[in-house]
Amino acid sequence: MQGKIIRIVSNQYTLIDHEGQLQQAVAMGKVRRQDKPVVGDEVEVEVYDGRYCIERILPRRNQLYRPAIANVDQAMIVMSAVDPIFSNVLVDRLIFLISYSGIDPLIVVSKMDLTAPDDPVYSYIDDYRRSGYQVILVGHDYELDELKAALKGKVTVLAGQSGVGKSSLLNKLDPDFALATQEISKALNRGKHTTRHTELYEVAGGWLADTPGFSSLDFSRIDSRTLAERIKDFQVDEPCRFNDCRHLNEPGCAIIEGVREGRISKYRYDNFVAVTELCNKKKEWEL
Ligand SMILES: Nc1nc2c(ncn2[C@@H]2O[C@H](COP(=O)(O)OP(=O)(O)O)[C@@H](O)[C@H]2O)c(=O)[nH]1
Ligand SMILES: [Mg+2]
Ligand SMILES: [Zn+2]
Repeated sequence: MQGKIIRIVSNQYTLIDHEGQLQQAVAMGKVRRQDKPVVGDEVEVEVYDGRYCIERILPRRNQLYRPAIANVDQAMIVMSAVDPIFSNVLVDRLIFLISYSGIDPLIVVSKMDLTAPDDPVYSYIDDYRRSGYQVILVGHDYELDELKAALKGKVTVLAGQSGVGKSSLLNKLDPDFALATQEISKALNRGKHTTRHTELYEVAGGWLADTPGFSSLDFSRIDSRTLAERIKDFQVDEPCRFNDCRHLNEPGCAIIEGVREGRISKYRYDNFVAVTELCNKKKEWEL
C-alpha cells in the first residue's frame, strides 16, 4: 500500500491512502535511520500484525527543511497591506527561499479592506504581477473564489509573519478549520503561537500546511548564483558576459542590464543583492 504522510506527532504518522482513508502508522527503524520521514512524503507501507509500518519513502520532488515538508507545489506567502505594513523585503526573501527549493510562490495580500486607493501597496501589487507572480487580494468582504481555485488540487505551504491574518483566512476558507485566531488564544491566555507542529489539512480541494516554520529565514545553504537562476523574473535571453557572474557589479551582466532597461524590478534586484551577503554564511535573518 502507498500513502501520503499528512501529520507527524512524535513517532505516530497519520497517512492518507489512495482511497482517501486515514491510517495510523509507525516508521520502521531502517526508514528512520535512512532519512527521517516528513509531512508530505509519499511512502510504502506494509501491514504486520495489523500494524501499518512505513517501509520506504518514495523519491521527493522537493523538500523544505524549516518547516520540514516534502512534495510541495506552492507556498502561499501572506503579507498584509497594512498592520503590519507591506514589506517587499520580506516577500522577496520568502520568494527567494521558496523558489530556490523548486516551489512556486503564490502571493496573497491581506487586509485590503484597510487600504485607501492611494496606498503604496497597489504599486507593489502591480510590480509583482508584471514580474510574473500570481497575486491574490483578500480582506473583509472579499470573495475567496480566486484563492480557492489556486489551492485546488495542490499541496500548499503557508508562510508569512505573525499578525498578517493567516489563521483568519484559513477559518474563512473552511469554517470547520478549528484554528484559533489570536483573539481566541489571547482570551485563553496562551499567547500568540497556537500553531505548533506541521500538518497537512484538506482545504478547498487541496492540501494546506499551516506551519510553525519560516520564523527565521536561513540563507546559509544557498548559493547566490544558483538562486539567481531560479528567480523567475531574473530570467534573461542573453547570458551574462562572464560564466561565473555574481550579478553584483560585473561588466556585461544581463541582470543588471535588465534592471537598467526596466524589465527587472529594481527593488527586487536590490533585495537579491542584500541576500547574497547572507548566502553561504552562518547567519540567519529573523522574521
Ligand atoms: N481588517 C482586517 N483585519 C484582519 C484581516 N485578517 C485578519 N485581520 C485581523 O488581524 C489580526 C491577526 O489575524 P490572525 O489571523 O491571527 O493572523 P496570523 O497571526 O497571521 O494568523 C486579527 O486581529 C484579525 O482580526 C482582514 O482581512 N482585514
Ligand atoms: Mg495564526
Ligand atoms: Zn550577471
